[in-house]
Amino acid sequence: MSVVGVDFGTLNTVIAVARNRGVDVITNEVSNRATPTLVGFGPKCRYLGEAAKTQEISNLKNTVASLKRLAGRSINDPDVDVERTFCSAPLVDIKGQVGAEVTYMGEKQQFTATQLCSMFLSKVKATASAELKLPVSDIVISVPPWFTDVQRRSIMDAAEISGLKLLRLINDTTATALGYGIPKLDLPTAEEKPRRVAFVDIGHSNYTCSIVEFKKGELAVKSTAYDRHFGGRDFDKALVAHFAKEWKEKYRIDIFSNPKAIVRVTAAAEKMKKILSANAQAPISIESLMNDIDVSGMLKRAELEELLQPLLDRATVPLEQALAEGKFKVEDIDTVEIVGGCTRVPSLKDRISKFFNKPLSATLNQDEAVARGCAFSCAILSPVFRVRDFSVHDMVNYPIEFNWEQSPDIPDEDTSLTVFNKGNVMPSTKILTFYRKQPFDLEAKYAKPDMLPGKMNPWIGRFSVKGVKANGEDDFMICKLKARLNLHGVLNVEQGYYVEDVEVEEPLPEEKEKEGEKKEEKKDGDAMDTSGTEGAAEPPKPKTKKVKKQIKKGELPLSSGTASLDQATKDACAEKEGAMFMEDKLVADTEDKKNELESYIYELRGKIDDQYSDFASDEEKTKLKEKLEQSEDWLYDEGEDASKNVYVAKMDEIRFVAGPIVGRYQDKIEEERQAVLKIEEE
Ligand code: ATP
Ligand code: K
Ligand code: MG
Repeated sequence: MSVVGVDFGTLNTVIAVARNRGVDVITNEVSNRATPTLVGFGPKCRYLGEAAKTQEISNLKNTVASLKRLAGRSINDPDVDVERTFCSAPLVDIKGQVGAEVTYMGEKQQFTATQLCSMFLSKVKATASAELKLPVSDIVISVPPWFTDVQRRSIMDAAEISGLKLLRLINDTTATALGYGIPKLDLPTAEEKPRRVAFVDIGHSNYTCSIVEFKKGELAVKSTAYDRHFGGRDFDKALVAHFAKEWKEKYRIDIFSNPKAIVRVTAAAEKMKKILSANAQAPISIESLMNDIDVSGMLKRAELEELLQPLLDRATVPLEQALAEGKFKVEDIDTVEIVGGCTRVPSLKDRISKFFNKPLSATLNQDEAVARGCAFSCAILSPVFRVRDFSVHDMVNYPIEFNWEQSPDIPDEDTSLTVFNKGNVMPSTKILTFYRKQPFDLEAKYAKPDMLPGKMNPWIGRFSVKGVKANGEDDFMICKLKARLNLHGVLNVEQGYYVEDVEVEEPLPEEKEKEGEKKEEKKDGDAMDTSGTEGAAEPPKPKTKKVKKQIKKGELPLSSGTASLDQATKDACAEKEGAMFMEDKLVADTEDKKNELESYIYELRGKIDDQYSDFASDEEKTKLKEKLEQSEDWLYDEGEDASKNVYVAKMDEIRFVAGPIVGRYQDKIEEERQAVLKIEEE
């Protein structure tokens, strides 16, 4: 079984795997350690990852970018308007979720962001599986910490649709922190002061700072702040705007009127930006950008910084927020670790370093830290892998409240309660208690919609509690509901049951055990269940005491509605994804067979008058040459677009003619080899 971690980036996706020797980042089909996060559609198949990038310029309308930034959003979200400027395919509403409309297999088709993510994850799965030579299932995927319930569920659904078993959806910076902590052998012990590290991740679209405390075998995220519209792509955009203006005057062209030109200039600007990270100035030039005009320009690093001023002015805001939120001062931070491609920009590094008043540490691989952390997380959670245990305490980013209808029997009952607060430990379980005589519903939602990342519906889920009835002679049933903010950061009501108050004789617990219990409780959030063993003190004489206890009497069936797709929809999507995947594979296999046939023809043509010359009669040679010519003519004419089986059959036809000749040649070679072996033996 495989252990895979995926940094699902806006621009690039990095895949890491855990093996016996440790965690490695793997390469894709063209030997790159990062795969473009793109999905494209063609007349016969999809283009996923590298293939989508290769086709991008000629297939703009059918290439979808910003996959994870679209997941779980609705079309009228202002964040989708931002993504529209970075994604060349048209975005549409599909039953409440944003998606893309593309031409695929010659037809206009629509796919939701969840489906688009699942297409890309299928490719990730195939890449990992090809490298590991194993089927891939268990996986950990990273998301920005600011992802809400609906965004997380979209990625979870996407993983399931691609046949992956998602062991954890982990926050980017938490993954980085885990990858940092696990190999460190010098972390403080439980009694010592924790090591406090600020992780700063600036990627293509997003800027996050998390402050994390480390002790031997554990990490705790203390605060997380972000600017979700700050990243390399905003830098590129500033450069594009600059040259658009310059070239408008210089060449009288408006690149913004030409989508292809925008994409080409953006690619050139990104390249220029990277050069400027290491050099004082850089050139830009594009041949025949539009109207047959070649364009060129030059920029100094200082000029770039001027262009970036509005962004750079915001560069320390997430750092300030992260400190403030955790009630830390700059001096409280022991180390600052930077990751993400955009932290290579010198002016950004300077500002971060000045802010923390210390040199930046780069013990982590900037591009691979998140993926490596995800693979570590997967290894910890996977049953087949043994890793030193390392507990991860993440935190709740948005407060969550439950609402319910007032019970007709309890007139002054509250109808709302904030159950998870910002800063609480995550994952976490809380027990809610209700006194009821009838079945009832409750609803969970984000308590502060203003805090959410965009115009998002604060609704999380509706939960119906069944099987509730008056207890005995018209008494309330004491209903307990287990609400859990789980490993993925999504909320579920996992279990319902009812209890009865009883008085029991209990042996006095020993002091030590009591402490142990308390700790356990704290680890998993503060349970609200206040019942339990806290009875009044009894005289010390007897070894037992009378305590009021709540005894579980039975289960309460639950039904829930959340933002996750229902099982039937997921199954249908999975079936469709499987069919599209097989179709892609068939197209790729067919292309392989065609290439094989072509190179076989060239190979034989080259060898027939050379190596094979002594092993064929003139008649055989003529016959083979005729066959080769015939086949080649066919290949460039009606055989241009044949099916896989037809190419295989053609290959067999040629083999039938060439076979005896090649056979004789090989026999001769073998004879010679044996002769050499014999000499060596003697
Ligand atoms: P996100 O985390 O926002 O979802 P991502 O994980 O895909 O995106 P990264 O791979 O961390 O992003 O970073 C990509 C960004 O870093 C791109 O904008 C890229 O241009 C930029 N980048 C990479 N190398 C350099 C460099 N040498 N100088 C400046 N910028 C760079
Ligand atoms: K990345
Ligand atoms: Mg990233």
